[in-house]
Amino acid sequence: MKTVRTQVCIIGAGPSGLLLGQLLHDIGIDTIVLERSTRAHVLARVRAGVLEPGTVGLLDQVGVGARMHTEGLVHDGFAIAHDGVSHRIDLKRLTGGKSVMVYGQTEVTRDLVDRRTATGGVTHYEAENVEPHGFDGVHPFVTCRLEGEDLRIDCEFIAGCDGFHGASRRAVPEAAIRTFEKVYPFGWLGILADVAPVSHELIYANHPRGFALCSMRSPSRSRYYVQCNAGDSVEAWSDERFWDELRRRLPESAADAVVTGPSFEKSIAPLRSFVAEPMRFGRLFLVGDAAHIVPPTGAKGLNLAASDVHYLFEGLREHYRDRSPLTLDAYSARALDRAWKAVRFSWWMTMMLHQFPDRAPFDERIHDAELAYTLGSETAQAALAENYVGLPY
Ligand code: RFL
Ligand code: PHB
Repeated sequence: MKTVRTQVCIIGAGPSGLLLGQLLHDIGIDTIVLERSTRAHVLARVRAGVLEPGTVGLLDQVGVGARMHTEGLVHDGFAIAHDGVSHRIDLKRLTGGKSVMVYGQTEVTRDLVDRRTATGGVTHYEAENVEPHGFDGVHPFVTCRLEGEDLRIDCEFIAGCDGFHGASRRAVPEAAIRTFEKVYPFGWLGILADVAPVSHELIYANHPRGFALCSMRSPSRSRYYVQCNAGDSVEAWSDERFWDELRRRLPESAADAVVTGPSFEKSIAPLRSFVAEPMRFGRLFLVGDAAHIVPPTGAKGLNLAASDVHYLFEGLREHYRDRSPLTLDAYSARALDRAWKAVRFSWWMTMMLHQFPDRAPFDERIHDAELAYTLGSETAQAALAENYVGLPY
């Protein structure tokens, strides 16, 4: 078996693996990234759209901010639509000057892939059977199959950045890990279409027919979602049915302004909350979706991946530069503290804005009161805004 060496072996070339790889590369720490899919597949995935200022700062730090600052859209607020009325949440005013950046995860990934290539970082795509080993001891290693050959990577640390379905979390003995999960009884059907967005800010709509979200990727590309049944198939949703359903769930003035057109991407995402504890097992660290999943309602998944990366990077930097284990030892606790707060916020947004089948009459009234309180109280909106732009690292 061919054997190579690196300092940190990173499993997964999603945003967390690529961002961690670049931060480490920039301070002279050697990494190898192993990715199961093809580069084309990684670059084609359509997912998140909203970046917190903290995520923007990290992307700036690794030198990939230029295109984001040119093409990304700075949003100072968004709307919650309820009972035919749109209520603006003024992020900037409520948070003392903070905004979010609307810039697609697809673009973030492309910028990070290009940067890694330009700076000579090693990424192996189509790596099969990736498996971390020996992370309980001081000589961890990762094995995989690459271009028909077995490869062993000896390293000092393993970063499991391989998403919810990855190999890293599965490699941990069951007795060492505790998981928490909540599955919501619906999904989000999302489309992309090259039509002008209905509004220059996002609209989160609560409606008796179900939740809807109007988002965007650019002034000429819209990203729309509607709550759908958990078992729905994409084939059951023609473009016409999608546009009709979206318009029905928006206030009249917005519905009238929706520009329709052919969709070029359509997919259904299930909604779940999931947390694995702890996020460190000896020399293996879980990062991003490998450790936790949130429903997309709060726009937190990618941003949580970025804050995990920040904590792990600080720990590894201190380990290598100062020979101090303290920050690395604090990784799991720091990352979980922030993750649980985002899990709570995403759960709360999801509960407040969606229709639940078979909700008890009492719970219906609580749902109505939650919305009425949030939309009527400056204090409640300040808490919403604080969480939406992202809690401090
Ligand atoms: P990823 O992006 O899943 O990347 C993991 C990578 O690991 C690879 N992999 C493996 N590689 C080697 N060996 C294996 N055995 C492997 N198994 C998997 C995968 O191919 C992949 O390349 O995880 P990462 O990097 O932690 O990033 C997490 C984010 O992608 C995710 O949290 C967000 O997309 C969530 N999300 C949103 N987050 C936000 O912050 N703001 C949003 O507005 C937002 N909107 C969304 C979202 C997610 C959505 N979906 C589809 C789940 C909207 C949607 C619809
Ligand atoms: C998106 O643009 O894809 C998006 C925006 C906000 C969310 C979720 C997804 O809360």
